[in-house]
Amino acid sequence: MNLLQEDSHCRTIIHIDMDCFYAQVEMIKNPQLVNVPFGVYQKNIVVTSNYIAREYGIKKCMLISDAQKLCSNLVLVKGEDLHDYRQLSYKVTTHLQSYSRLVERLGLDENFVDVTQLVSEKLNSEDTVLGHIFGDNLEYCECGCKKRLTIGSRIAQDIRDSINKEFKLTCCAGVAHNKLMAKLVGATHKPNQQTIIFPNNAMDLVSSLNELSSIPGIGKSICECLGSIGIKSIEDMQNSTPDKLKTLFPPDKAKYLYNLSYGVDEAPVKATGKPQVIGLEDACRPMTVEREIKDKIEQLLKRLMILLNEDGRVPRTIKLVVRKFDKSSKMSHRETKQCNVNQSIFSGVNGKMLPEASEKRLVKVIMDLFIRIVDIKKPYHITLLGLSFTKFLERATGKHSIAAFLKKDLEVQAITSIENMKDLSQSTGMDLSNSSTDLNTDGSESELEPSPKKKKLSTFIARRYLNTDCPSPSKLNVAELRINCEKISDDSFHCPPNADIEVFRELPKDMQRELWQNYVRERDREERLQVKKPRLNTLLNYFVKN
Ligand code: TTP
Ligand code: MG
Repeated sequence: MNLLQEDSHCRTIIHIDMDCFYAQVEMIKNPQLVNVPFGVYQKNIVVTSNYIAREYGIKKCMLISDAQKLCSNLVLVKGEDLHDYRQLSYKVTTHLQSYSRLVERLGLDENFVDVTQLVSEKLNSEDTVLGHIFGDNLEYCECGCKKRLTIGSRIAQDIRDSINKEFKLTCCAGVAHNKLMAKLVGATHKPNQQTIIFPNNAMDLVSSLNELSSIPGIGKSICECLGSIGIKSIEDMQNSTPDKLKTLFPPDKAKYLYNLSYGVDEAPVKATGKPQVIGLEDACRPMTVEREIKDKIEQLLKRLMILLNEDGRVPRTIKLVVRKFDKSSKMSHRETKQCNVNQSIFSGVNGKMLPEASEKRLVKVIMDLFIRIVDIKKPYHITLLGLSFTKFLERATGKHSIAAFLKKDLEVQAITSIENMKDLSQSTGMDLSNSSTDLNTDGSESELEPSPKKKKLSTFIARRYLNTDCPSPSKLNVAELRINCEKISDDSFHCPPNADIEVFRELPKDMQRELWQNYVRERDREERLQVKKPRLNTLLNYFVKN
């Protein structure tokens, strides 16, 4: 097998790793820390330290006692509340998304950015490398990767400058043709520096690592497995064969791991958006009465609202986690239940706070979930409660914008129109449309998506007026669209299929017409195209293009 032939150089990937991330955040919060050696600790561990402290030999994840032996005047800052780190982390990722749609988060302080597209747009720009160059093999490949990566190094510099300007944070960057190389090479010059590697030096970089576990993607358990067949070093792995690894791993994984040892990594940069869940949980001494539970839920909800407010989206679902302690078996057991929440609850959010009435409604929703998990007529011992929001909608900006109005209204309809217990939902703000979860006695959850019809229409409107991101496009084909098509008036336009007729009726006439005309044009175009090449059509695709 010729591995290097499989190693495509067409991509340009930048890996960004923030310098001593938690420490930098603490220094922003308290500038007096800038010139002293200090460490950020959790429990009895120094999880990171600033670079002044590192000069004393302090390493990440050292015991506090050991760190103090190395530096007696080490200042210690507690870093158990991740809130500020998380907040800045997402801001950085969002910032990076202005360079490429393909940004993949890795923990709180690392991101891969695939800038291949941006590089292709800058091929005529200046091409001298910025930053360090790894390796001394000067036999460059002919495919054009030298130029592309060089331009990548200039983009990396630009990214780092802009992060510094915007957030007062420094970081390191690695520039390479794959994720593995970008991550590894970025760590060769720290802090606040950047390094590029051309593919001809990839093997040297891998071989410079001390051990197998230094290859990202090869963790402790994989190392143990490999050790069982005598593979203990990177060299052993290179001298092995994918077939040998197949005795331990599925074929794809075997090949992937084997390739890593040669610096080959075809894994794509996967765009990661905002988190799918915003939640928190608190372990506590056993709670045995409803009042305690309610107090705890109110506390959690207040904290959760702060996180939600920072995120900026509106959730559609709330989930409760309960850990019950069974005194007789001395065992704990976690159970979760979730339900949709009426969007109107969040409409009057003022800063981080829910209006009092909305908070009461939401607490009632959560307590109802609790009662579905715990039989409160019998004694119980609750040792942990958790709350989380999921299934988000982007919040419409501009209070009085048409989009704000439409988007909110559309989504409320999307939720309420699928429920069959409207009265209850109105009184509690709770949508029981996923009441199927009630049936799950094992605490498992069933993920309910809203009707895709309504999502399409709101997405279109959001796109048109807000330029917000769209969820993934539907897979409906032309035939399906046709069948669902419904006439709504005597005008010459109709409600496009896959759009909610009720919502469509509420739209201004010009928007209705535009929606219909777009659909017809796309349908006709698709029909023409289909003669040549069958292809999935999506209403969304069309709207996005227009
Ligand atoms: P790292 O990027 O590994 O470390 P760092 O950013 O502090 O330092 P460097 O300049 O070497 O990149 O981890 C990011 C943050 O994650 C770090 O600031 C603290 C936290 N962290 C933990 O909570 N536990 C850990 O075991 C490690 C390694 C880091
Ligand atoms: Mg870091």
